Amino acid sequence: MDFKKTLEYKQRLINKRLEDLFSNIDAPQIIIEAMKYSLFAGGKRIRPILSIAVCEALNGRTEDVLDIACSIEMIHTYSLIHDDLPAMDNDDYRRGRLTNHKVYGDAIAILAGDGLLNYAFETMLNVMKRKNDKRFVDAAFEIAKASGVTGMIGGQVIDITNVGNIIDENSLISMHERKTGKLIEASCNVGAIIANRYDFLEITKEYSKNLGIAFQIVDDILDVIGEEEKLGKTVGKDAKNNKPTYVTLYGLEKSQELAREYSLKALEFANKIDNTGFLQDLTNYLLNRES
Ligand code: GRG
Repeated sequence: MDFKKTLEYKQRLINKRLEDLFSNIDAPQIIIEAMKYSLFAGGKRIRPILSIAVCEALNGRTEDVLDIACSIEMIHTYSLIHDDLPAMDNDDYRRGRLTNHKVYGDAIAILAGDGLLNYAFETMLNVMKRKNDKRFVDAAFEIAKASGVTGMIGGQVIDITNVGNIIDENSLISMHERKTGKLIEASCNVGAIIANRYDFLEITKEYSKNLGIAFQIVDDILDVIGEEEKLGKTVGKDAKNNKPTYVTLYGLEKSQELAREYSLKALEFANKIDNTGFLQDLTNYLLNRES
């Protein structure tokens, strides 16, 4: 199967499992509707795809990693809903449609984010109860750390407390490593954990660290030269909000060069994984993406 078809197949697999997980929840209708509004708004599903791709490359079973992968997508979606709130980035569009709070109001949007975060852990705990296997505890721990104050939330704090500041390269990298990088790292690491290939964790860590930086640089570049229709969100928000980015620090050309360099470094590590074809194609796809 060619790369595009495999990517779409994996996206469908994730969407189908997410549909199932959200099909029969006994909760007020409005909160489920708000959670599903953002969850099924057309995200690329990169993080769960990474978990599945690493797991499969290391001969793990897709069905073992699927619920963990879906939980990561729930956490990612919660972070986007909260990031878009007026108290944070104050965005009107995300994933090609109005942001959650624009449709449901701030209170329900906050609760929809909280609901997704809780449901992610409920889903992972459910797998742990069913499987009674240390791998699933290790995977959930990895995700909890990556999305908490030492990871994504910490990065968001550095971000919002530095609006308007000129920060140096190290601070910029530290912010992005936490805000975007840690969840991408965890997505890859859980693939190795669920495949029971702990011996590959050093490699998945190095692969995903470099991939995460490249991913963020491309995100910064797209905020300057991307097309709103393809991106599904407002372009130019970083500059408007005085956000320090790779482009403000290095300019466009150097940022493009850096994105290529980090992707190449990621590929060096991807090459050390057994059946690495899809991961390599995915790394290149993320570098050259338009959304
Ligand atoms: C609110 C705790 C909290 C954290 C927010 C992730 C995040 C932290 C903020 C999002 C802001 C942002 C645009 C960061 C850049 C990298 C990023 C996460 C891009 C969006 O991810 P994609 O491209 O989006 O995977 P889709 O919609 O395809 O899932």
